[in-house]
Amino acid sequence: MSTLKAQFITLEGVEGAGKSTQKEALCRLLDANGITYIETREPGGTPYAESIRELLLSHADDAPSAKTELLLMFAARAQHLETKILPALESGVWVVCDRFTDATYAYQGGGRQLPVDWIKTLETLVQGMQRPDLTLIFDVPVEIGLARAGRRGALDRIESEDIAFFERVRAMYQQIASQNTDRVVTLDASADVDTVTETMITVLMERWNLSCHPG
Ligand code: T5A
Repeated sequence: MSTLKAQFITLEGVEGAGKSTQKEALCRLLDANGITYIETREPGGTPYAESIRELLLSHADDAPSAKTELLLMFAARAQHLETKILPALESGVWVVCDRFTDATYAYQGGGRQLPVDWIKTLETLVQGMQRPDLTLIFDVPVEIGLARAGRRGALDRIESEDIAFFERVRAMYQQIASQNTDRVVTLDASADVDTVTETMITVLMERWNLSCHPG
């Protein structure tokens, strides 16, 4: 059993980078080490925030403006953070979250080209000083990620953006990684699933001094 304080872990990357796939392996590692955790995602994670997710990702004739999209991301995040993430961390439960505020920097800041200062202001308003303890960025060339995502089924509203949008998203993730080296670890997600998993597990075992490999 780990004696670390409850960790807030986020997984990030362009579409189809393999976050959900690798999240399962990460959770197996936590299970193998007797660590109590919850799995969650953004936008969403609570019933109210999942309703906002539906608004954000569905195709609609009157799609939200970029500014509306940004505000809805943070509205969902405020609800998620206050009612689920913080209570878990405060009770000693780790949180594994598929996307968080780095996605807003990448998609609304990079992809939509909204001012980064707006995002910083909203981040402070909604989160105060709260930040993830560890962020894993799964980095993959955009064409590979989109091909994987496309094989999975119909694309949602944001997944339907053009290549240039996702190139800006990826570039912003790379910038975030270079500016937050204590918090962010970038993994090459273009390799096969097992190779990415093995690299990730090695990084995590070293970081948290874990002894039990999930096998
Ligand atoms: N968003 C989100 C914002 O714009 N701003 C924000 O602030 C936030 C929080 C929803 C959307 O919202 C946007 C970003 C997104 O567009 P989401 O629910 O995380 O975000 O949706 P996606 O990113 O679309 O999630 P995906 O499921 O597409 O990507 P994953 O989880 O990275 O990929 P995964 O694991 O499901 O894998 C996709 C396919 O690839 C295969 C898998 O088997 C699967 O079929 N695969 C691999 N194939 C070969 N090699 C590998 N290494 C593979 N890894 C996975």
